[in-house]
Amino acid sequence: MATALQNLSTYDSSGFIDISEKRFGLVVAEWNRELTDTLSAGAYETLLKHGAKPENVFRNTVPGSFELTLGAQLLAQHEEVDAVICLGVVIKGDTKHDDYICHAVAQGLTTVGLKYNKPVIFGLVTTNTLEQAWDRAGGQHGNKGVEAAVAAIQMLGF
Ligand code: RBF
Repeated sequence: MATALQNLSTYDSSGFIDISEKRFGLVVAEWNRELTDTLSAGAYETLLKHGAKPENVFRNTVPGSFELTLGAQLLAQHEEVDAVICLGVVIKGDTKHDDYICHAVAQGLTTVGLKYNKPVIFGLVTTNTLEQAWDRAGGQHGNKGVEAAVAAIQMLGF
């Protein structure tokens, strides 16, 4: 499985740039709140661990993952925001809602990143079951919030 092979929750930070003056926007979906809170905590702690100042991390919530795109745009448009990290959990149900949401978010976040020339990180956990989601929110497949923060730091050094 790809996530088992590529798990950035264990990563090499030796090449990270100094992020002490960088400003980060965190956009967190409220659907599956317990899970997204865990992702958010992982991202926040990772940014601080690598030198970001707490006052330079702006956390905002949106109702659900579908709204991550607009939340990202509202933050990315500010000149002082260097990177935006978007976090959500979409669990497959009986209908195709997950497909529509995930495709819209992937497309939307790509567009925002390209429009503002900033890292806009896709921290959307998309799973078939709740158990698989917990596996990726601090469980056996790491914490995808940590990995999203790492991706943001890496892209700032690009
Ligand atoms: N938002 C999520 O972040 N995760 C979900 O698993 C999720 N499932 C949804 C299922 C249905 C049937 C609907 C209508 C919405 C769901 N949403 C979910 C909320 C969605 O991202 C968005 O907030 C709402 O559709 C309002 O635009």
